[in-house]
Amino acid sequence: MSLEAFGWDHFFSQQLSSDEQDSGIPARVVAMHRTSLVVTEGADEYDVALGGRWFQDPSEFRPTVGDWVLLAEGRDKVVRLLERKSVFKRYSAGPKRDIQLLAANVDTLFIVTSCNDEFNENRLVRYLALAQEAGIMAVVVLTKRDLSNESHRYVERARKVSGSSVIECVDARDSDTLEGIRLWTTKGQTVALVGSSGVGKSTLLNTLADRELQRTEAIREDDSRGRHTTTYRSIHRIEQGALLVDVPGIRELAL
Ligand SMILES: Nc1nc2c(ncn2[C@@H]2O[C@H](COP(=O)(O)OP(=O)(O)OP(=O)(O)O)[C@@H](O)[C@H]2O)c(=O)[nH]1
Ligand SMILES: [Mg+2]
Repeated sequence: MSLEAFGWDHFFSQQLSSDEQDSGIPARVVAMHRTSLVVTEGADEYDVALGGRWFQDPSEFRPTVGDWVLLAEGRDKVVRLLERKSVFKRYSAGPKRDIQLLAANVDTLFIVTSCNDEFNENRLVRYLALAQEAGIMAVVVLTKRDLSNESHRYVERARKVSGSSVIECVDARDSDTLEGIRLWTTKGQTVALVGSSGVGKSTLLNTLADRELQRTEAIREDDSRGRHTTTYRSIHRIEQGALLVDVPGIRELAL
């Protein structure tokens, strides 16, 4: 598999000097640990330590999931972070409003929400605003249509606050309902899945991939809340060719 299969294109290659083209090794960050990155050049994934200097700058200048980095020849060091096409970030709630980067170089954001009590116009509006601020195309994905007799009402409610964004209403477990979704998951496209815990982000990823890449877990029966099953961000390549970023459900989303 090539770098292109992981989203590498002219935007990134033109950033390399001729020296870097000769000796640098471009790789994409597919997951992160506290002080190291999990990267791929298109085939295997491997770990690269992030040296102390990366922690001296604000977190926005540190590689995050989806970033392209340039590694030293020995693949033991991150030489530099390549300029991003886009970055999806959130501001933490509370007075300090720290910025947390959720995914870089995202082409399309799937804002996942479900046809049950989890659905909330204000939350949807906040996600749409973050997508717009980041310049990322947003698609609203309403899951669990099979569990509601009134899924069209959720679509109407979503439509009222979503402007011209595309809205898809699906059963995330059923591949046949994902035709509209697949228009966005073509080769080399990076799609980030965001939304509350339990809405079906990992389920959607597994169905699109046609295999169980991520663990899923039933939501709590008493209040429909998810169990924060996915605990870290990771990128997965699906057969159709897209790179999907599974972003764990966020407890609070502030603007
Ligand atoms: N009936 C039905 N169940 C669904 C649908 N989508 C997801 N589920 C179920 O909802 C539960 C939660 O799904 P997950 O995919 O684990 O949710 P998640 O968004 O990844 O949650 P976190 O990892 O906690 O952020 C699982 O039991 C899924 O089988 C759907 O469209 N219809
Ligand atoms: Mg999950």
